[in-house]
Amino acid sequence: MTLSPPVPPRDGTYYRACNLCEAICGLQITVQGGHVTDLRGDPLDPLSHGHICPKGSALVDLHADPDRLKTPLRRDGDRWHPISWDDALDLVARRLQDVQTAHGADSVATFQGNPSVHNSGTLLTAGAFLKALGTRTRFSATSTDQLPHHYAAAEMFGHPLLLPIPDLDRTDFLLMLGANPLASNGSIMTAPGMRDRLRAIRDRGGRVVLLDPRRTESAAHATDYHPIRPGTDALFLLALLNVILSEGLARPGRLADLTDGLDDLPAAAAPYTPEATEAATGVPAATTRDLARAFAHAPRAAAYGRIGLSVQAFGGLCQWLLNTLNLVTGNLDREGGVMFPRPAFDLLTGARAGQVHHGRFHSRVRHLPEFDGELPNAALAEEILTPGPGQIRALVTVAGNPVLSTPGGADLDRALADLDFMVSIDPYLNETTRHAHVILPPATGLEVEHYDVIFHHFAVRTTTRLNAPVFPISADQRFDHQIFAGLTERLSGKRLATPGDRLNVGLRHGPHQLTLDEVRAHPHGLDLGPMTPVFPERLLTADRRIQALPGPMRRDLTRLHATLGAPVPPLVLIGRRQLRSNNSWMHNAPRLMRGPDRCTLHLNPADAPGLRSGQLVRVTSRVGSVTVPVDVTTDVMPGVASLPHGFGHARPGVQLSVAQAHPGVSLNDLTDPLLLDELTGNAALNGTPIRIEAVPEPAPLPA
Ligand SMILES: Nc1nc2c(c(=O)[nH]1)N[C@H]1C(S)=C(S)[C@@H](COP(=O)(O)OP(=O)(O)OC[C@H]3O[C@@H](n4cnc5c(=O)[nH]c(N)nc54)[C@H](O)[C@@H]3O)O[C@H]1N2
Ligand SMILES: Nc1nc2c(c(=O)[nH]1)N[C@H]1C(S)=C(S)[C@@H](COP(=O)(O)OP(=O)(O)OC[C@H]3O[C@@H](n4cnc5c(=O)[nH]c(N)nc54)[C@H](O)[C@@H]3O)O[C@H]1N2
Ligand code: SF4
Ligand SMILES: [Mo]
Repeated sequence: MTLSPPVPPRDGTYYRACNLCEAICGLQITVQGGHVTDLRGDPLDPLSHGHICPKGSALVDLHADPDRLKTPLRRDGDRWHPISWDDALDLVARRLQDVQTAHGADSVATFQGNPSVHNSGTLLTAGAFLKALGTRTRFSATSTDQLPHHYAAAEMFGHPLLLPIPDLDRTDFLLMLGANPLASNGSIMTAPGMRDRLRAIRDRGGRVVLLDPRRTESAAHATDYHPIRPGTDALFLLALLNVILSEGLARPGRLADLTDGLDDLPAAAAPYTPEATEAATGVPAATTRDLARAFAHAPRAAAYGRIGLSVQAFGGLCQWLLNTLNLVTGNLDREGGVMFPRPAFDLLTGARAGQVHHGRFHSRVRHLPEFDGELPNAALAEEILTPGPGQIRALVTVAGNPVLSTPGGADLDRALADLDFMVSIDPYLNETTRHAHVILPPATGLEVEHYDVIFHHFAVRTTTRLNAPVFPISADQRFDHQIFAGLTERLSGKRLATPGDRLNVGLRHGPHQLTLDEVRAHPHGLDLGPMTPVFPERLLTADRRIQALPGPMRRDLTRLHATLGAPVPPLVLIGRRQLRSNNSWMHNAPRLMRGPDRCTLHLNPADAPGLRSGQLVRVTSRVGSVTVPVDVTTDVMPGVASLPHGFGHARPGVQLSVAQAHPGVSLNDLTDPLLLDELTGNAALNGTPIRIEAVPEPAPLPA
């Protein structure tokens, strides 16, 4: 099969937001002679004001990447053959139906990865395809990421998407735990240009307080940094609450009349004095007391915690406690505290109160609870490998690389080889998709028209924009939404509305009543203003009241209490996001991979006797071992080691020539699928007990 030649873009200037991370920076892209000759931040974007990071420029590498797939591939043994789109879609629909006929609807599992939410075509059509498949065995990146945020939001406010966002540009006190926005560019806090926004807090006399086991890039921009032992944040947050409640500093204000459970909080927090928790957290009691008082007295304060607080054993308690801290100090749903955006395309339009459920069904092997129709992905490998009725026999992956991104990835790697059928909707032949029988590669990046359906819900200021494609696609390419439409039609006969039609309807019925044409007419985006208070109108609990101490959280406190005074493993492993990396899939962009290899183990000198930087160490956890160079640094606290995730490209059969030259090792070959936040089912990827040993250096060759 020969490919039709690439279609060059028209010369001119294009405006679109970068869709690689949650910061959704506006870009200004100049094309001359069919090539991108300049790419920079769009100074007229009302949210990003010209901010851009090195990944934004790498969109050009992604577009030009010779390893990127453009036509469907079918695997025969370990050889791949191109096939036509019609043949591929027919084959996939038939094989999925065959497996479901033989073994039941739930024997086909699905995994949706992170870029699904960064591509409106995928986001607005994948759901219909999943519905047509009719399987309950659904997994996504959510349960290695932000599930505890959704769980706490659902329990307290009635909807998983009622996520409180720091009102960063108006706050006087940002208490931040387990987030590194200077590397990640912010998450569940869309705020491009974090460096300037944090500086502005300091410039107006405010404080930025950071607690993290590692002195991160963000620590350099904080007024206060305190190391904290991994997985102990819930104890620390309870100690803050304890001080605030016992010293009479609570001021819930306007929301007090709307809230149940406030009176039960003092008893719940009583055991967790700063003195009782300091040995576990490593935060001195006096520091905790000072921070509690300062937070309570700050005119406007926001408590915020991200991956470090959700991807750990007490993620659900942490996210509840952050919300509660904001609530009791009067900082919930008020300017300068944490607020709830009302974006132009609003997924909560028409949401009814009391509609969110969890735990309606459970995974087969370990009986882990479903949340919002998805099972914890820590259960994926065992559900494939454990025989018996209900065993997973086929898998659909969409924009995900779970071999590198989920706990116990090496087990999953083995499991995928056992499937009767696997299809991956993905532009790369990588560590996961190499197991597929068919790969359906969508057009991506600068080729896709895109609207940020999700991230305006997390933005510190409400704006909106439609992102025009730069490169036309060739006749041999398809968009994600076309792939899902083709599969849905084959499975159910149903024809899908286009993403554009869906967007137009959503915008018209949304809080700002726009049309897609109006949005399109503003290529730099439209500014719709700061966040405004939304309660009580937007409360979606069944009784339309806020729950300050939901039952599941109250019960989970018993599990937390047992950790006070419990023995602590001598060395635990946490992750490390890097500015020039994007989970597992941008390591094939040459401009992001320049310089020394970055997949190294950070280790405090106290844990590295006799080791020097650059030396190889073998790192072993309950589930596996990897060998990696060590970086001895006081940036990580004693007892904690740090390794970036998303590497591990040395597996055979992948087609990622740049990444393969800097393969690194996979952090998730060490993380343990048995370590979970038992409340929410989120994987506890941080806090894995490990041991290390030096790898003997090869003896020098005799002269
Ligand atoms: N140990 C540890 N593990 C982690 C984390 C951690 O901090 N530590 N972080 C976790 C988090 S927060 C997340 S979100 C996950 C991410 O993990 P995943 O959700 O698995 O996502 P990625 O690893 O980014 O892989 C993305 C895949 O999508 C494909 N892709 C890119 N663009 C498109 C597109 O437009 N359409 C389609 N169909 N496919 C596309 C890429 O080729 C790649 O295969 O990792 C989690 N894993
Ligand atoms: N450059 C880049 N940007 C990204 C990504 C990327 O891979 N690269 N990924 C994107 C994605 S999918 C996401 S979800 C976001 C994540 O956004 P962030 O959450 O801001 O990302 P991290 O840098 O992982 O920050 C988590 C911090 O938690 C700390 N930590 C680990 N364990 C604990 C703990 O137990 N307690 C406390 N207090 N801290 C702990 C870590 O040291 C780390 O500094 O980033 C997004 N942006
Ligand atoms: S911060 Fe970087 S990766 Fe994120 S949207 Fe902006 S340019 Fe893209
Ligand atoms: Mo994520």
